[in-house]
Amino acid sequence: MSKKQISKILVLGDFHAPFQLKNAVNKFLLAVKREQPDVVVQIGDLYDNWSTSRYTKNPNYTTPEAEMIQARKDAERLWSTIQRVSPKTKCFQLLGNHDDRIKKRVAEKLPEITHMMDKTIKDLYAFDNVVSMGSERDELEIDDLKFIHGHLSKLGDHSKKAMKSVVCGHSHVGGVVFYKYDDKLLFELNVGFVADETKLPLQYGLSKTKAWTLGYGKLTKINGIWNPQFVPLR
Ligand SMILES: [Mn+2]
Repeated sequence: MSKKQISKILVLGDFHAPFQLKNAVNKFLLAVKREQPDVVVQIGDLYDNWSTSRYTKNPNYTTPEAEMIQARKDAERLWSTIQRVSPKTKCFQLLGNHDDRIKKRVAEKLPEITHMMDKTIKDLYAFDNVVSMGSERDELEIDDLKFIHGHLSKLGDHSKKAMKSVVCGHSHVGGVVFYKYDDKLLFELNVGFVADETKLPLQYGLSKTKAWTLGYGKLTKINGIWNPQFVPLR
């Protein structure tokens, strides 16, 4: 990141377009307008890619083409709105496990052309004035904070593994945990999610979804110290 002091970051959690929850997303956009953050990060699972999941699906729910066209439209609108309401904000797009689905399915069914998917995937996640990570493995670091989609479900585990403060999503369960490592106070902030649980692709079974929390992440640097916050939405 550039030399300019960064003191406010808003983080949008798992979006799962085109199955995002519009009401929650609108509240996040109002927060961007009000807060004028230095940085906005979308933490991955931008698209649900339900049609390319390996789970059993109702083939009549949507078509793969309709899902992708709508998802791309919703994501374009998300980023263009963020830039319109807060023009100085730097924008970053991470990728999550759902974003990897397309390539995984191709790799399973026709591995010979997996490399040909790279450009398609890149295009799907490219937006004007947004820095987009190349793959699920890519990490974003801003001012000693590590931003990842995440793959672990226990809050704090990514941070303990990285030995750094981490901002993540993935589990759809927002929260913050602090702990001490080597005399440093580290934290993990999970930013929750903003998808619509009533939509078929988000129905993972009540044992999982009952713990999910709508919200977003807010990081404010006060006296040189990052203050992580999970902001609940409903
Ligand atoms: Mn997700």
